[in-house]
Amino acid sequence: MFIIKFGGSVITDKAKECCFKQEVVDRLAAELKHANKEVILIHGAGSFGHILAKKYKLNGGYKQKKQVEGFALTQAMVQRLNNLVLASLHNHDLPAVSIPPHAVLSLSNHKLSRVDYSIFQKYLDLGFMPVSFGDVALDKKLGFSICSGDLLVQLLAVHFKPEKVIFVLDEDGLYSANPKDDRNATFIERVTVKDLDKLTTRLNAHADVTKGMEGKLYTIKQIARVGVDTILLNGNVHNRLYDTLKGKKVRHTIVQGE
Ligand code: IP8
Repeated sequence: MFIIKFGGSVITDKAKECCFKQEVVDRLAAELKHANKEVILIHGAGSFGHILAKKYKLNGGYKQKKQVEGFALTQAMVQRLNNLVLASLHNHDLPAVSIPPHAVLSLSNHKLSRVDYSIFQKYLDLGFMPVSFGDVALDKKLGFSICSGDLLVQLLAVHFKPEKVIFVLDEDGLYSANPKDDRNATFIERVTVKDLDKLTTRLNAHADVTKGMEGKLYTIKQIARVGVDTILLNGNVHNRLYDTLKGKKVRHTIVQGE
């Protein structure tokens, strides 16, 4: 089984509120269908979640009444994005079912407090493709906070130990520095957790409420520690996802499980 995350910057235009990249998602759905693998799919919130979450400071937890409106709005918007992703998967004959994080887990100071993994397993056993996403969720300590798609990937990967975890990004993989603002950034094909510790990445101009690449590197290290490889690839390039799922060698980064 593969755990795949479609990054929010691949499936939405992160600079424009609620801008869904239909063509990209349709192509990725076709690649998933063609590859014919057992998959749990997670997607980011992109501009359907991050703009509102930042505006209402949702990740800091409940501080004032106005945030309740923001929480409700954000939940509705990420669910709207989830519906768009599901519709594309269904159009490609993939049996996708939605598992909204706010309904199956709760957090405590941003960390997992409770999650029902059996829901994912039962859907997999019946031949469905479980689809979950970056969401807002209840938090025992903070009232509420944000459950990023990366946190979900980490939890599910540690629990299910998939064949591989794949992050579908808007870049080819990992670089020695942020390629968006450093011309000397060099591409990394294969890397160990030890090497990752030496990597310095800086947040870019559209820094997410969930910490962007910095948070992702933390997630990947936790996955590597349970012996699972993580692949980072470019979802904007045709067939990178398909070829990777089929075990073909394409340009991507592999972070080796320990
Ligand atoms: O896009 C963030 O999830 P991510 C979720 O996977 C919200 O980091 C609501 C901003």
